[in-house]
Amino acid sequence: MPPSSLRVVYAFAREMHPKTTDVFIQYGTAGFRTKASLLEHVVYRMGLLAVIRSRCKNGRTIGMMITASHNLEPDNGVKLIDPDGEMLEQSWEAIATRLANVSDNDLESTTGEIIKEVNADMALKASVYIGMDTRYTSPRLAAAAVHGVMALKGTAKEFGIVTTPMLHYCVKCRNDNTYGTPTEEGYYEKIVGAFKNIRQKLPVAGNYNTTLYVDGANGVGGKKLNIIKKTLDGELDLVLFNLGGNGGKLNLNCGADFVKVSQKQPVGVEHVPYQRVASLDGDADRIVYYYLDDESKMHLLDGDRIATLLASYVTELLRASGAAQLRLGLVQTAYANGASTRYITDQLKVPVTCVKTGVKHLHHAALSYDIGVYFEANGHGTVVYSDVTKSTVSKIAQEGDTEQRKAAQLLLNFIDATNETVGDAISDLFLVETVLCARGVDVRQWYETYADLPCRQLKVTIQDRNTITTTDAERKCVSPEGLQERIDELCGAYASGRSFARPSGTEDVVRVYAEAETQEAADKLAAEVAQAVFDLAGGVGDRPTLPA
Ligand code: G16
Repeated sequence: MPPSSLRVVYAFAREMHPKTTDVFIQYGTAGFRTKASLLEHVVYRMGLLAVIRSRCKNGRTIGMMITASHNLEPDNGVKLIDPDGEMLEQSWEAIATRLANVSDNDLESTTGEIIKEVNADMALKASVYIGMDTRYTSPRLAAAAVHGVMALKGTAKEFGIVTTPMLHYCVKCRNDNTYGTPTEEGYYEKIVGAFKNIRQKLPVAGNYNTTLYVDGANGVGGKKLNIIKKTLDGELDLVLFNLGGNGGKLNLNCGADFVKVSQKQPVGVEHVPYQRVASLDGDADRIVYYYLDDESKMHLLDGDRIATLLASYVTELLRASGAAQLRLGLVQTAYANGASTRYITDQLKVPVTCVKTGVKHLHHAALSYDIGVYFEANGHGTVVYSDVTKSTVSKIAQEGDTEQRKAAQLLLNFIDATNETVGDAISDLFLVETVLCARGVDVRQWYETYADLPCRQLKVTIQDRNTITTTDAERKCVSPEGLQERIDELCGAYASGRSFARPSGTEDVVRVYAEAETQEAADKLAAEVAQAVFDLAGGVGDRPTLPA
């Protein structure tokens, strides 16, 4: 592509997607995320970048997802998906940030500079898959993405409204047809088909109950489960609520983030004691479970619980198939409940790695194991299996003795039901239901595997969240001066007290986490650390308080 054809980059920007704000925007934990009204020029420019990235990857397909996932309705966002369905390579985040922030006048020259720097062959074909969530601002932003792709003569394929993990899956399949068919139907065939295969091998037993309530967060996940539900033939009876419509707002008082952070049940359903309920987030890349007891107390089964459940089941299947030499490991973040880490190490005897928040960090670390189970406590996670694992298990499924073959065939179905590209609420739901059914347990028995330490999360607004910098997988603050000493001092006053503060990469807040031996102590510790952040890091507005 001759440099003169970059003129159209500027023309599209000026005529259709001008930069109308000077607010600096940064590629964060999961792409760019802010008020939807500030994003159109950013999304257009990411369309340009996706084409450049595709050409750098020899014309392989890149994904662009328009979503702000767990954030409330007025926000939106965009993130790029790399050819294997994983998050954008981290070294490109700075390039994305640079392109998003230049003036319209400098856009053409900056685009040219980036093309040179990354050595993109602009004569190659380029392909970009675009998906969006259900926000009313998403179609407009998706159109801006398409214009970005067109401006650099790439080919855009629009998927309309899909879950974020579906788009990751389709990108992977487009670049590697052994993984599946790159369509929404292809996704159902593989993931749901594998679950149904498992159900044929594992009839419902014991205390397992096929009825599952699902809170759709008024987003895309509930809508897709409504399609899947009709094909389940009674293997799972989904009772869906918060499906959008009837005035229900996306992620507002419902969904995985609300349930996990507030430790409250979502709106939208009459609850039956001990009924198993799953809550998805707005774009269905996270899931948590919970139930209420007969005193209406909520018991949460978050990402840590899901990780331990899946890891212990896969370990069981590996042993039964005679493939225990394959190394299974678990990856968590600082938010993982201390009790879960102890359970994994002491009871499951599985190695654990702790990394920074963000699926991109967890995914990367999980790849170092033969089987890597990674989950953030907020319910974002999946399992990844190495090629060696897949070939070893496939061989046993053919050549092992009867019991080994049975276990290996189940494990192969379990692998197929997993969306290995990224955390996926729908795939995770089927994996969890598989294990509960295989063990014949109800939600209370699952909960009783170990006892969580009571915990609390709070948000603090400060002038500039980048004032807070961290180290040691975000478990320690480096700046501002004196903050970590204060946190250490506060934690020291509580039995099993642990707390940390870190800047969010998706909201303009600092997140504070605390755990201790009683809920009262965890609440107090969180409030005290939040106060210290407010005082030492330039708090603005109201002082932090505990949720009512
Ligand atoms: C995104 C990321 C997650 C992260 C979450 C919160 O989730 O994909 O890895 O845990 O944001 O990040 P932070 O604490 O930096 O705001 P989602 O579901 O919103 O895409």
